[in-house]
Amino acid sequence: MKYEMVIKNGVIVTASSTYEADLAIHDGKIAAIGKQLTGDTEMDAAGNYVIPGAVDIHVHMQLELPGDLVSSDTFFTGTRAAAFGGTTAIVDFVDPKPNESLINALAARRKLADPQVVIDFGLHMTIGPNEIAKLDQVAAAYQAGCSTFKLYMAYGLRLDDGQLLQALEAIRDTSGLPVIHAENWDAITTLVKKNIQNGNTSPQWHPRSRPAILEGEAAGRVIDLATYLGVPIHIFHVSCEEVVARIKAARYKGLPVSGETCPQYLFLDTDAFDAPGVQGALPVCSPPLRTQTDQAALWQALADDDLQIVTTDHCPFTLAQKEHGWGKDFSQIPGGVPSIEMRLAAVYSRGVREGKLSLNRWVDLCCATPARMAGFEHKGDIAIGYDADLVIFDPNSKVTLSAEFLHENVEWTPYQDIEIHGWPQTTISRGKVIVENGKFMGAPGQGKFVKRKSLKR
Ligand code: DUC
Ligand code: ZN
Ligand code: ZN
Repeated sequence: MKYEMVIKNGVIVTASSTYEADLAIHDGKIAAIGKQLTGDTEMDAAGNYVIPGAVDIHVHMQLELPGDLVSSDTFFTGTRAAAFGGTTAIVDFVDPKPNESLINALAARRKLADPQVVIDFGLHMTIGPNEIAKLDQVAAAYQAGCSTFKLYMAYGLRLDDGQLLQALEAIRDTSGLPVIHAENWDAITTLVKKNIQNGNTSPQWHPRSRPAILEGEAAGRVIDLATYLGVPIHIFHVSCEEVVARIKAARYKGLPVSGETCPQYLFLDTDAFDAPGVQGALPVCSPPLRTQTDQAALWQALADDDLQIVTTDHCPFTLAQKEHGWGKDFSQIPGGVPSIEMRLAAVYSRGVREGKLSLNRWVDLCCATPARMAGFEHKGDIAIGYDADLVIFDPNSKVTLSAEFLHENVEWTPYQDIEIHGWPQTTISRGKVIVENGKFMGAPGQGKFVKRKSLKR
């Protein structure tokens, strides 16, 4: 049989195996894997890895924050940057308005995203305090494809422990997966207030007002609540040893708890807040950047399966947006950094190249487990019948990260001048080449909303 497209001579790498083979694509799916396959289009991947498209299950495009702040990547620019970096599926969020049903909120978010996305996407459903009265709608949200539910323990959307218990129970009863922002909000707001009152307003006081031990406390508390109810949970953006220890202890007992970390916590540390002027405000994100000791602990946790995935929490704000908040005090700086484009290659470069992770573990952390955890049934692996979401990855190319090189809709990057060894050469989404040798070939609206469901963990 002659297939539509064949990728020849590459080394196929999945979470569990590494082998040389040709790979055939037909009708947007992986149709065959073998030797001497032929296609209408043939691509030579000799010397390169062929991996499943990366999956980033934690991103914020066009995130609306109080004060008319909107994160600067649109669903178009953000998914295009993702594609440049080898990511072929994302999960963003639905944040329902106070009197809006979950289903209407989902429809509104899709109306914004559908015409713009370049790659496939899913949406987590946020359950904030206003949604406690809507918990009878959780099953409908699940049926509509939101198999994961975001619960905040911080910010205006935070739930108190009683509300957390109610939300976790409702999600358990529909077999959804709660994904948690764990920080101790009451303690943080008290520290923020005290520090500002004492005149300590510079960005260095951001991490000092959100200490690691309080992130650990919140993670431990939600793990205990989930354990009491018998519901699996996933802890978002783990920044420190304290949370790793909680997750590790829970998993040791066989509890269904997982955790992720993000490039900002793996590559940056609190020194970044010492940069002069507004530069020190740019890396403000929450949880904050931590110490080099935490960084080492996070890498070790990724290797040891004490953390299961790497996502980005991609949430860029422009220089002007950051500067505006910085002019007041650290607590007014919009939190978030851009990481969507560099994640896959950065984890390869620092993780695999430097001997911290195996090649298969890299694919597991960035592609396979995120897909399975988020409930993307046919993504994250290279197998017949799976979506032809693929990356031809050149392990020998070298890039220097800079705002000019990256395609995120923001004029700065926290990774300026960091060298990365290995970069995607070609990104394929459902059998269509969308990036090749640094050229974008996709189109807005080409990505599809994927209805997700909980898969066996
Ligand atoms: N922290 C979050 O919790 N969300 C968006 C960005 C950030 O820094
Ligand atoms: Zn968060
Ligand atoms: Zn987030």
